[in-house]
Amino acid sequence: MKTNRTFTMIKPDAVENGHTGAILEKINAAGFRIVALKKTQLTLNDAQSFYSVHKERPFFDELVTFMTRGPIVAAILEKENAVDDFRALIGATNPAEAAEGTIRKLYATSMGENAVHGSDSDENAAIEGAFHFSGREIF
Ligand code: 3AN
Repeated sequence: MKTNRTFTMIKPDAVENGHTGAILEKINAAGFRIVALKKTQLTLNDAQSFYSVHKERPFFDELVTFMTRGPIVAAILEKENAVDDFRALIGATNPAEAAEGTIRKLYATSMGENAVHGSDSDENAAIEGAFHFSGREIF
């Protein structure tokens, strides 16, 4: 089902490096409406369940250690074609391959520490949004 919503996290590297405001500004400038927003820190259990699709991958432990080491900023974003347009705005997983002007090109440091998450489908956006936000936190 098409929802025109996606889910994002500004990851611990970008929060630590003081890029939260600049990234939210780019999200606004690209025409996304922020329908939910919070700063929080994932527990080990949160990160393991959020990334459970990757649990057999060699980088899984590195990924959950990174994602729990400091606060993140989670948001649900709304725009026509939100999932694909947001993935275009953030750029490739590996910042070395990310297009000029994308959030990962500007703010990510490596494949693992790549500044932002963006859902890969409408279905996952709904699951990931519900993981972080209750109905009373979505506007
Ligand atoms: P994306 O975030 O672009 O959708 P996924 O879903 O393939 O990428 O990977 C999820 C997260 O796992 C990435 N954002 C990144 O932090 C981490 N990751 C992916 N591939 C690697 C890798 N080869 N080495 C370390 N971390 C990785």
